Amino acid sequence: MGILNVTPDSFSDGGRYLATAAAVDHGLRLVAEGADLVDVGGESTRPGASRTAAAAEQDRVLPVIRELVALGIRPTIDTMRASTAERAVEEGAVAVNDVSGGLADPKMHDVVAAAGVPYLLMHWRAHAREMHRWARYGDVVGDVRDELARRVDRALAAGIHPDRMAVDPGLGFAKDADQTWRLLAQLDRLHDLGLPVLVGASRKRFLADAAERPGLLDEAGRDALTAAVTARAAEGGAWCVRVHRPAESLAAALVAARSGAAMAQRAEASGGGERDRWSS
Ligand code: PMM
Repeated sequence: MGILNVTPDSFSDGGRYLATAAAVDHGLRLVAEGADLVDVGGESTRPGASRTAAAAEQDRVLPVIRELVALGIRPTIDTMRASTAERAVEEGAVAVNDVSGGLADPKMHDVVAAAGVPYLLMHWRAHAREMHRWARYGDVVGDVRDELARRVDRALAAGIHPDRMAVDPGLGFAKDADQTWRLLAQLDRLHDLGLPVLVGASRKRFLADAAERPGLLDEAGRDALTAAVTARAAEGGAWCVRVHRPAESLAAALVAARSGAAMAQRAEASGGGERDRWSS
C-alpha cells in the first residue's frame, strides 16, 4: 500500500501533494513502484496534529480518488470520518482505512457495513493531540490485541463481513518507541485475531532508535529502515505494509518470501527424512 497524503502538514510528506495533479502523479508513481493500493488521506494524524474540518478533508481527497479511479488505480481512503468514507467509496475507493478503528466516529462501522467494502481497523486510543498521554500498557502486545478484538467484535456486530476486515497494531499511535518495537517483535501474536495484519512503520519516529548513524535519519535513511521493517513484518506474517516508497519495501518482502520458501523446503526435507526413518 503506497501512501498518498493530500495534506499540508503530514510529518514526512506534508504539502508535497496538495494540488490534485501532483497527488495523482504521485499515485501513478506509487503504482509503478509496485503498490497494489494507494492510500489517500486528507487529515494528518502526526503526533500533536489538530483535527481537519470535514469539508476541507473531502475537498482534498475526493478529486484525487476520482482521478485515480479513472486511471484504473485502486485507492483506499484513510479517514476517521464516516461522511468522508461514504463519499470516497461513492467515488470508487476500494476500502476504508480507519486509524481510529471506529472510535472517532460512531457512525463509521455502519457506513462501512452498508458500503460493503473492506475495512482496515487500526489500534487507537486518542486523537493525535493527546495520544502521547495514553501510551500506558501492562503487556503492550496483549493489550493491543485485546483492544483490537473488542473493536473487531463491534465492527462485526455492525455487519462488516469478517472476510472484509484487516487489523493494524497502529505503530507509534499512543505507543512510545520501545512499545512499538515490542509490537513489531511479536507481530505473530496478533494472528490470534484470525484476520490479516497491516503494518504502518514508514518513516516513523521510532525508527530513529535503530538508526545509530546520522545518515539513516534523513528521508532516504528512513526509507531504508522502513524496508528493513517490511522484511521483519513479512517474516511476522503481515499481509500488507503501508509505505511511502513501495519499491524498496517490495524488494524486502520478495526477499523475505523467497528465503521463507527456502526455509520451508529445508524443514520439509529434514522432516521428510525423519518420516522416512520412521516408516522404514
Ligand atoms: N499511519 C499514519 C496514517 N495512517 N493507517 C494505518 N492503517 N496504519 C498506520 O500506521 C497509519 C495509517 C500516519 O502516518 P503518515 O503520515 O505516514 O500517513
